[in-house]
Amino acid sequence: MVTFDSTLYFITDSSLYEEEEFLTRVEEGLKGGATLLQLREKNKSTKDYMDLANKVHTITKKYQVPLIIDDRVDVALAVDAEGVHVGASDLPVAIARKLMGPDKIVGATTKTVEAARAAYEAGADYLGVGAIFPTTTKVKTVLTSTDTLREICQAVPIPANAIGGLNKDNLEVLKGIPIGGVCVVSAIMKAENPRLAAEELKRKIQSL
Ligand code: TZP
Ligand code: MG
Repeated sequence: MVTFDSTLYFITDSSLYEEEEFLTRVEEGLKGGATLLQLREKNKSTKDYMDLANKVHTITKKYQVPLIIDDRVDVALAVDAEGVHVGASDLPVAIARKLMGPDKIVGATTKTVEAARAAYEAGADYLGVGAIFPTTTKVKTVLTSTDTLREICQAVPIPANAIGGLNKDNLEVLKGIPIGGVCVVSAIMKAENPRLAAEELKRKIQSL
């Protein structure tokens, strides 16, 4: 497996900006210290997803940050990304692992302890758990309590990251929970200054 650090996991939303502005914001987030980057596309054609993934991969390589592709093993393989992230309606973790091979990162979304254990046993390297707070990002999700998050963190030996509505002003709810890190979209993507936003988030996460 590629070694990775899930402390500050920056997930993108390209629907908010023109491509140039989007790519600049991705790079600024990395300059600010994002440790993992997920390209998350819901409406692009396969070709457009792949083309954008190649552009983003050029940037992530510069900062030696692993690139994770959301939902799509084919796109991840096509651009030789470092990993893929799957949810309940995507390819099952075991199949994603088989297709990606042992050397790539496979992440999974889980909302219960049972699902977390199953994902770990099927070969997941990390978990995303949430939504902890209501989110303004377009996603089909339900809220997950911090108690469940804590139980999941304690139930599996892989990093479990909190996700959903998290920002510099509410990270405190995660204090004392043995999370692998925090995933954010809006808190960096929509920030006035994505670099400073990432720096501040990272400092706060590290002090939890
Ligand atoms: N899964 C659960 S919440 C979420 C995803 C992809 C979106 C998180 O976005 P934000 O803007 O950080 O709330
Ligand atoms: Mg998905």
